[in-house]
Amino acid sequence: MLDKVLIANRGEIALRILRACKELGIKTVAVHSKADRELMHVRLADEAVCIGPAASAQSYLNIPALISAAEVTDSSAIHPGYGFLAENANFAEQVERSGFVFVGPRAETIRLMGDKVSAIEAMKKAGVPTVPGSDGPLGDNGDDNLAIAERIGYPVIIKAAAGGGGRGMRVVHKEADLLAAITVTRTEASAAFGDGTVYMEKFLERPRHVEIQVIADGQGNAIHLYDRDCSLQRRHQKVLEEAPAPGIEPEARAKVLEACRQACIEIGYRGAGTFEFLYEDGEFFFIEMNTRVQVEHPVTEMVTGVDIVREQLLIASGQPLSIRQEDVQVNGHAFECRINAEDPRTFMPSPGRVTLYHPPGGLGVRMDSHLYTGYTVPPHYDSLIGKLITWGDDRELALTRMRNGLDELLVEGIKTNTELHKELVRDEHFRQGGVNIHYLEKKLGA
Ligand code: MV4
Repeated sequence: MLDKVLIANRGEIALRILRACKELGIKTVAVHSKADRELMHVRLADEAVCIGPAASAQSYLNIPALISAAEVTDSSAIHPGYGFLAENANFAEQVERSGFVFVGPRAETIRLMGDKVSAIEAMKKAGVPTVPGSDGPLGDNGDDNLAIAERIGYPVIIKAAAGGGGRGMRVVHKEADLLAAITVTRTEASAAFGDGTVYMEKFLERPRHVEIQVIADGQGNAIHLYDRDCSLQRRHQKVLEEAPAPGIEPEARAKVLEACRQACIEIGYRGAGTFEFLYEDGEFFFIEMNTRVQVEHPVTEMVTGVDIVREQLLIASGQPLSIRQEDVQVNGHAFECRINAEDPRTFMPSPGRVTLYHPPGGLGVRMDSHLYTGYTVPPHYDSLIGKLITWGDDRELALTRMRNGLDELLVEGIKTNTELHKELVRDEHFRQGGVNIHYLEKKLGA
């Protein structure tokens, strides 16, 4: 077992990782910026190291500072959480070269998945269903590119290989616009990512975002933990997620779940991971793979009973997977509402002092949050201040518990998006289940 883990993150996920370490008897090191001395996990960790000023670039993204902190505390491993350096292959590489365990996949796997063209190629080869597309990067020959779009059929989407998560994409509805769109996407990608590689896919017009959680030990064993629906999003920021995804074709689901598991074995995947799919008309289409623990992992934990962060730590300590696929079942249903410190109308961040924090409770109610009364939300970071997760025997009960939990939740002194969630969990279409990725933005625009 790992002796001591350095938590290279902040906020609710740092606390989540700390709790998993404590359950396993692993010592913890919190690293924090100057603006984050008051974070709850800093108080609870065995040791704390200030790694730099408030700006993320000089603290949570400062690789030498993080590795130095691991050295001076004699840590055995670094858990990156999500965001920040979690999917930075160079960081993973430097962590391991410095003699620490990186809690995540091998650097080369992170690199493979970071390049969306190579990720799609690897997954297609492993039997995971992908979107009809260019099957590789686009070249500079206009006639060739027009022919690829003709074969796929309009509308098509041009995406940056180094993009992902909604960055560096452009939809093309007709032939006349194709070549200019390729040029612009390429130029933007070069500027933003230092890599002008672009590829083409059929543009799906009303898909759902359904993703599949996997865990693998890098020793030939892999399991899937079923699926989540994350279609409710605004500007590529997820707002409310659930597990399992409601109303999915049972045959298509069974096939894609097994394909993901097999793909993990084929590529020698290690750690927790997520296969992102678009789901439309009963079919799954792979778009990207995330090589980190995700914000929404708790909904999967609630329905499978598997502690994903615990499994990450066990795998990082070199242990083979102890859970067999046959032992993982979906039990009931779970929702997660992301609680943000933001203006409910403008969505602008709303940092400041929390004068009262009262989390909801009760059976099937889980609040993952670092908040406490008197805590000041700093202005320098993401506005996520907590996640309200509810579980029930069925979707109806989980949703009832969410309505009641949101009514109980009190966060005073700052603005939050709680009212938006209260509206969503009472929304007729959402209650039916299975709304697509455009639903929330359309509802907000209306
Ligand atoms: C797409 C798509 C439609 N067709 N690809 C946006 C984020 C990035 N992960 C991929 N994205 C999309 N790729 C094809 N071929 C629509 C989106 C998309 C989207 C996907 C998931 C969740 C929300 C979204 C919002 C707008 C567009």
